[in-house]
Amino acid sequence: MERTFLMIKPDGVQRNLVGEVVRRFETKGFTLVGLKLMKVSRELAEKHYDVHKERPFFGSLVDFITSAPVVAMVWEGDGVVAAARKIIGATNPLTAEPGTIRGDYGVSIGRNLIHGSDAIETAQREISLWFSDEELVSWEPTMKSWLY
Ligand code: FUP
Repeated sequence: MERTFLMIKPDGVQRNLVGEVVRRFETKGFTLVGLKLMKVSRELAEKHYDVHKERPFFGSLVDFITSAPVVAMVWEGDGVVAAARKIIGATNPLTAEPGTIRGDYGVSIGRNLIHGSDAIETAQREISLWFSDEELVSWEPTMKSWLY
């Protein structure tokens, strides 16, 4: 089953949006398979954002992600990678559609509340970077037939 990695960034945690974010993915019908609140090391943040290491915002992005706790999660479901990107909305909250998490709650690209993997291969890389196998729980919702 397809999985994606989500991270509620320090701004999302401090604005008390953890419950709201989890609610949106739960009520959609996806399955939570891993979740932890953590302070991120510089090493992990730099590895996570490795594709952006030459960009001018890389240093401030790593500073921000390591500044305060984040909530790391893994969600499972058919098409969850692309669906999560839609639920999250465009990178810049000012252009993100209303109804998306960034569109509803954000105003700044540097404080866009949440990260979501952009492709299935990226999700696999990010999940193994952030979680050990023992931290992920495979389970079958008994009411799954009500959703699909
Ligand atoms: P996304 O996949 O939507 O999270 O966006 P990107 O991978 O393009 O960017 C990763 C993070 O870098 C964004 F969440 C915020 C930050 N960023 C900036 O701060 N400034 C920019 O111009 C672009 C991205």
